[in-house]
Amino acid sequence: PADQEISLKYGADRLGKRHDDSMRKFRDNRLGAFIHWGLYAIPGGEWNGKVYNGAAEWLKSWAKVPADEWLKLMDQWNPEKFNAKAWAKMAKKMGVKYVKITTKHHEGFCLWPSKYSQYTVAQTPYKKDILGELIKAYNDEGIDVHFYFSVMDWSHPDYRYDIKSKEDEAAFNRFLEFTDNQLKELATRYPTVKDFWFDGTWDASIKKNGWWTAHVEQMLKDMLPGVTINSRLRADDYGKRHFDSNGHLMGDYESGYERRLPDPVKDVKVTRWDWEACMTVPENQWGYHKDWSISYVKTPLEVLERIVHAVSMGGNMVVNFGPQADGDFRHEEKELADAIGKWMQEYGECIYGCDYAGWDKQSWGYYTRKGKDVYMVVFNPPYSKLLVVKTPKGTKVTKAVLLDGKDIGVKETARNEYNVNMPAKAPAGPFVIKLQIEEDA
Ligand code: JFZ
Repeated sequence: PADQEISLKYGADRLGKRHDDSMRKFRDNRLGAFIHWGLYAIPGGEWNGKVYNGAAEWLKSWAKVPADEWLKLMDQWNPEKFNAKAWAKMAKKMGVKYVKITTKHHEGFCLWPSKYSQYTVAQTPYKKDILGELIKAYNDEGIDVHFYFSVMDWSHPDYRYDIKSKEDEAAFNRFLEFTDNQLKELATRYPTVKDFWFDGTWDASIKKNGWWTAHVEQMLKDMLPGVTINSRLRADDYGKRHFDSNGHLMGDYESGYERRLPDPVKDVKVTRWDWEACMTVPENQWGYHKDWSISYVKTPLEVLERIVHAVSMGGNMVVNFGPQADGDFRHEEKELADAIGKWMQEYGECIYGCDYAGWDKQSWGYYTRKGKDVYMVVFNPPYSKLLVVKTPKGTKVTKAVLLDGKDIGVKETARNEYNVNMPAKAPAGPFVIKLQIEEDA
């Protein structure tokens, strides 16, 4: 109850989901791509002849490379094959409705010509504004662009992991002002950006400055009406992150599901708020790593199942790509994008604009729902060729059809229980059945 809550200056600004058009668009998009592109693509996980198995975008840290040495990679930044229009076509073909781009990762290198830093694309042989080219190309294809932004910046002398002295405090205050300037610059230069996804906000220095995280959210919302912000930015008065000290979500959507997903039976509480998960294709590589044999690489069907799993619980899924230093994508990523795109072309109706259905999960797969349509996304067809459906009280299934309209037959077996037939000719991969339902008023 509200009277037992502690009062917070920098806690949640709102209770419950946002229902405005921008948030609805964010939610309806459902499928996105992540792009991790920076200087780390050049060494691709290898430093001085040694290949590091950790995440390639963290190589500077694994190999203990000093910032000035790392930033010399800028002299080699010249992605000759980079073609923003081709990237946008690839995303379109994959069926993603939005792309999240690393404007600046932990290393500090900016994909836009920031006037507040010397470590940007403008100071490389390539010179051109990569971010500007991308946002234009994606928008021209009708794809929303979201900005990933790491607050932690290994290139900046004023960054602090913690505040332990007056000097730290002064330096970190300068750093926060620098960060504000960069964010205002991004919002001003690229006003069609739809979302900021903050990262690198876990250090004590930031947790001690919860006021600043609340201020940044407000500043961006004032500058860009409708903009959405992830929960990872925020820390409250007590340094509590994502959810404030009263348990209320801060920011517009929860962003903690990273390379993992909520349990479809035990964790249905996530359906109470908006959330977005993101995933890597290898075990844990976001930036380009030259050797994908060092860890397990998910198959397109495994990626697809995670997309459906997220949507079935009212979440979005963002699939990561780590482009090469030359501006092209590795063949595995091209093949993955193609495979997902083919499936979305045929079955995307059960993804876009869909939400949690509220029905008990069955072992054959996942439900999603759009208005009065309930979709069964079948990943594990049973030998019985009968798909068990259990409906909530007051809900009847009247018909089961394939997306081409073909009636496949459904039989009531008990109160609120049905058997839906497998299609006579079983599809070779995951497929979708649409249920027509009647609900008591
Ligand atoms: C961060 C980055 O360090 C990483 O390089 C990548 O950009 C990823 C998308 O974000 O890594 C994290 C951040 C948060 C969690 C896990 C990895 N988390 O909350 O579990």
